[in-house]
Amino acid sequence: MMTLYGSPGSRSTRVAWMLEEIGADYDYVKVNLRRGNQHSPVYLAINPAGKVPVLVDDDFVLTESAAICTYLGEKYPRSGLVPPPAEPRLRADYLQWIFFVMTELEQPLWTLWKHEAVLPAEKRLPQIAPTAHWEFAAAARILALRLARREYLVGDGFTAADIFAAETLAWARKADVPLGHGPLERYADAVLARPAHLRARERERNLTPFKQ
Ligand SMILES: N[C@@H](CCC(=O)N[C@@H](CS)C(=O)NCC(=O)O)C(=O)O
Repeated sequence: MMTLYGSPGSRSTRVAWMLEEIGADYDYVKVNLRRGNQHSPVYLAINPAGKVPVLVDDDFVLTESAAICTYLGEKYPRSGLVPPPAEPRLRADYLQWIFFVMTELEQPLWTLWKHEAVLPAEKRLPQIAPTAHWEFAAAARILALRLARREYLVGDGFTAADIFAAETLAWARKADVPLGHGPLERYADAVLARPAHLRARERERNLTPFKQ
C-alpha cells in the first residue's frame, strides 16, 4: 500500500485528491507542521527537505507534488489523469499547464503567504505584497483566457493539471486574493465540487498520526 505523508489543506491535498480520483488504496499520515514533525530525524530520513507531500510506494520515495501526481497518473494509466507519452502533444500540453500553475500561478501566492506567516519574522518583507498580487493577477488572466471556452485545461477531459489549478485557486480564495475573472470562478466551483476532492478533504479530518 502507498503512504502519503502530508498535512491537511497543504500541497498534500492535491496528492490525496489524485489518489481519490484514481480510487487507490493509501495510508495518509499526518505530519504536524505546527508541531515541527517535519524537522524530526525520523521525517528528515524520509525527506531531507523537511516538507510535505511525500509519497512512499514500497521502497520508492517521491517528493514534489507535481512529480508525485504525474507518477500516479502514469502508474494508473486507465485513470486518464495524465496523458501518456504515446500522445506527445497532449502530454506536452499537460506539462505546460502543470508547470505554469506551479511556477506562475502558485509562486506569487506562496510569496505572499511566506512573507505574511511562514518565514521567520526578521526575513519577512511586507512591501512585497503589491508585487505578488500584480504577478498573480497576470497569471490568473492567462488561465482565464485558456478557460474562457473550455471546461478543462488539457484535452477534452479532467486531468491532474486541473487538480493543481483548482487547488491553487482555492488557495487564492482562502488568502482573500481575488481570482478576478468569471471563467475562473466558475471553473474553480465546478472542479472543486468533484466527489474525489470532497472525499480527500473528508479524509483529511482523520489521518494516521506521524510517529517520531
Ligand atoms: N514544491 C513543493 C513544495 C512543498 C512545500 O513547500 N510544502 C510545504 C507545505 S504546503 C511544507 O512542507 N512546509 C513545511 C516547512 O517548510 O517547514 C511541492 O509542490 O511539493
